[in-house]
Amino acid sequence: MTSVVPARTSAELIGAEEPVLAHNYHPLPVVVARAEGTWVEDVEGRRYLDMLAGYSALNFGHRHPALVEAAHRQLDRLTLTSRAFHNDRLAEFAERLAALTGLDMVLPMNTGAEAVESAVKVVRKWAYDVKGVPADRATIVVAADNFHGRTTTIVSFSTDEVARAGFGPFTPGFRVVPYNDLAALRDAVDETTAAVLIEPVQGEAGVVVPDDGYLAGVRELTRRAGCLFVADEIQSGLGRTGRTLAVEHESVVPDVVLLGKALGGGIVPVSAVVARREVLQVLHPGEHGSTFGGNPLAAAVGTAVVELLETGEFQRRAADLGGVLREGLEALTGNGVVGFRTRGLWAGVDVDPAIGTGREVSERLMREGILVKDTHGSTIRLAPPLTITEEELRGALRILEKVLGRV
Ligand code: IF1
Repeated sequence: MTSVVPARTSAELIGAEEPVLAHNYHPLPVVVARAEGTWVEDVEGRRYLDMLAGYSALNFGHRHPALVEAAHRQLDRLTLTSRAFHNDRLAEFAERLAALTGLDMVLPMNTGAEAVESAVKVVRKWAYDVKGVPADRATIVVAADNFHGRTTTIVSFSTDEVARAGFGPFTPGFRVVPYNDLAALRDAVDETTAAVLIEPVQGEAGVVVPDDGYLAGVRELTRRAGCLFVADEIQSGLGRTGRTLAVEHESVVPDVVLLGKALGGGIVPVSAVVARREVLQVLHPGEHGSTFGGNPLAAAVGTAVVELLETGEFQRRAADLGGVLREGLEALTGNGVVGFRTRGLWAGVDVDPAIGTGREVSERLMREGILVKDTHGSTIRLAPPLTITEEELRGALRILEKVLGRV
């Protein structure tokens, strides 16, 4: 990468944001100007290893050549039609995505929250049209400490007061049970239940991996109860955990899988509801839609993403390097790390609170050339691009050791 001559310095750019940008984020004080692969460069030309990867939207790294090429080719041909007309890229995208996930039908949307909202609508309609739940009585069971997005309906069933407070009135029809608790789930499901909606690994909660058997238990329980199992794989899916989908760790096939983030290759927002035919066929023309969902640029990039995953290379890398990550964190346990959870190339690391908050540790790592993001309290999450080399990962672990060693 050639380095950038800053028109304005980081400090000037951060200051300029303050009066005009809604203050709904508190970013680390780094102003990124360009990136390639696992590395980003700020306006002063300093380089950082990206250990967040856009919350897994950059699973293939920044500007993966195959994805950039697919986008460029499509930009030169056709970018948007709306769904009022067909476009020549959407069928292939849907076919290949369905095949990749082992499901039948695809509803293309744009953002993760839209995929979740769409699934809420689809499972409710399934409950009325197929299951026979009385009108407006359908319930959806969700887990405490979930993160599914920011819309009014989605924050209605959040248990995070910061995400909810001040945004009511809320959408009814949701029941919250503790995560990783099959008995509580069994008690909450009844004849009104349209679906159980969970993250196979809870991201925002701190990369919480459920006990072995939980996902298979959810599958079995929902099958017996005659309701749907919706897996929000927006963050956990598409290679991150060492499998195409995180539910594959328990050989589970949900009725509905939600994808987003990495599906757009870090280039465009692309999300999808992927489901069994019996479920998605409840939608008829006019009942749901999106101006941008399924646009040809999104479909072209999404198809290129599916093509990368069809090789299995990224899932393998995540599994193999996930072992290096886990061993590295084991070695740090007791030396600044008080606990951690990993699944593939994804970790939630609880730092000794005596060392600092997650935010403080993130700032120290930034000064050492590593970008991460904290979650609650003293937890940081690590989710590097799946293209990271073993050497880069070991380098990042050494820097983590150095930063955590400074009590
Ligand atoms: C923000 C977290 C990550 C998600 C799952 C749906 C969505 C997300 C499992 C919605 C989005 C984001 C959004 C981002 C922070 C972030 C996040 F910390 F909040 F939990 F990634 F770890 N389902 N996750 O994780 O997708 O509408 O954003 O495309 O600041 O809100 P979206």
